[in-house]
Amino acid sequence: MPTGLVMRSTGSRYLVRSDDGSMHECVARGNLRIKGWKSTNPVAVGDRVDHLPQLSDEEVGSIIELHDRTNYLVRRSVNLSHHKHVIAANLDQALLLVTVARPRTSYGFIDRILVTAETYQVPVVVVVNKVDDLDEEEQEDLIELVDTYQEAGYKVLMTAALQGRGVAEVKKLIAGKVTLVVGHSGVGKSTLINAIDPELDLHTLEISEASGKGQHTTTNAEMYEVAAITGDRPTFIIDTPGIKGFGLVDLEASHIGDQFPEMFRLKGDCRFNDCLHKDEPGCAVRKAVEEGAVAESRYRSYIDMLNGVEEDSPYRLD
Ligand SMILES: Nc1nc2c(ncn2[C@@H]2O[C@H](COP(=O)(O)OP(=O)(O)OP(=O)(O)O)[C@@H](O)[C@H]2O)c(=O)[nH]1
Ligand SMILES: [Mg+2]
Ligand SMILES: [Zn+2]
Repeated sequence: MPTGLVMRSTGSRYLVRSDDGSMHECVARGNLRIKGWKSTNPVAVGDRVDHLPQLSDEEVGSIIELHDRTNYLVRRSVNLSHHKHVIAANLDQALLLVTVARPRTSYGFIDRILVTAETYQVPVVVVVNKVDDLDEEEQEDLIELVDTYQEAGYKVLMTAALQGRGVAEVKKLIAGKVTLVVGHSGVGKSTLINAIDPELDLHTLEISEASGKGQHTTTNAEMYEVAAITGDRPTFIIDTPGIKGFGLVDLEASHIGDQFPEMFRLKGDCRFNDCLHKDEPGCAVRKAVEEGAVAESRYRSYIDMLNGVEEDSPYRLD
């Protein structure tokens, strides 16, 4: 049975690149469900699969078996709130593309993705795009954003994908790896990928149509081999549709704090070893927040997650 790599997922159809290089439109075999796993999509981009070939244009192939995943990124799906949606599997890293303005990415959204990625062992680099187009106040916001995530322990890059600025550094970062690109609609994910490899010529929002709000120009997750980067190992990049809200899955209260690297480092200094950093006496994390060593926005995100506050809840203060 041929094995292959899932390059595109459109809900019910998958594009599989067989290991001999041939491409196959496939459906997933009906009983291909992982036990105890309520997922809207049994197969995700980046999955390795056994598949039956597509023998003609009139027929489709089928995915018979899913190989074990090294890791994956998952969120709660918007409509079926108990179902998980696997964004992609078998990743070396994710680029979390954010923007200070047009559109603005909230700290809460960033933190929910970072916490999920920590939980599922996907390393994340934060990329702040559209840094060419900021007024003075937005420049201040940019500095605060970059500081917040560098201090939390993340690598942060700044790009202006449309102008090609910062793209060389991104290319260095992704060479020979499988990289997922995620973020809100309209932050410039497809534009960045085009800047990395213009041959890919992905569909992006026409400037004349750009109103600041995301318009969901990209509609399916798709993996591309980046021919513009050569090396010992091939380079793959995964473009995804913009995410509006990122629902957390499977997080136990006692584990949430461990997914904030800067809080996890301080945990040993808390008086109680099961400290939730809420109102326990002798809490090193709260002390660090008061002293400005841990960002207040990060702590607030943590408390929101602990309390199960939804990102778009009307009760949020910001
Ligand atoms: N000023 C400026 N505009 C940019 C930059 N990068 C992208 N854009 C513009 O932002 C708009 C949205 O870019 P896309 O690449 O389509 O955004 P996307 O993240 O792929 O959006 P979805 O596919 O909807 O998720 C387009 O009009 C781009 O030209 C940038 O660095 N600076
Ligand atoms: Mg896009
Ligand atoms: Zn504590």
